[in-house]
Amino acid sequence: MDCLLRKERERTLSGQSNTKTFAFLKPEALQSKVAGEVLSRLEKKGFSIKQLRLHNISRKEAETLYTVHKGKPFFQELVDHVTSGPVVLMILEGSNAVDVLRRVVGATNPQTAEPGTIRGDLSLSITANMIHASDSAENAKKEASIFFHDGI
Ligand code: FUP
Repeated sequence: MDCLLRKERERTLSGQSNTKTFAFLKPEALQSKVAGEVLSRLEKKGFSIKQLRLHNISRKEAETLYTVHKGKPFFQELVDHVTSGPVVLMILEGSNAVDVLRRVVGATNPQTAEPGTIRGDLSLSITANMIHASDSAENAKKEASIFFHDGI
């Protein structure tokens, strides 16, 4: 009951009801042993981890995920990178989850991402920029459904 009341109070204070979003930690997170740190940052921010799974992304999945970038000069390198080792797939829940997560993640290029953001603090490479986070509720649904049978 206390927990329900606290959740309701948080909801009222934030003016937002809980929503879900999709994200994954790119292979460098596990390789450089910062996966725990990133997950910890997400939890400390207030996100609840609803699904979490290690996965080796196939080329087909990567091409579907990044289909809007097909034909761009960085596409092959991006697909090669996200298929180069295990990633950590997740569905997160929180107030205004899509937008808040994007702010916590930071700008696409870690060299210009603000300090304090995940990319701003933990990466220098635009290809290996540590984490993917869906950029809209619609894309979160689409992207989650590539990896999670039940979707979001
Ligand atoms: P983001 O939503 O911030 O992950 O950025 P985008 O959807 O624009 O790009 C998807 C991924 O493509 C990024 F994570 C990194 C990669 N990318 C490059 O490698 N070079 C570019 O110029 C732009 C994006």
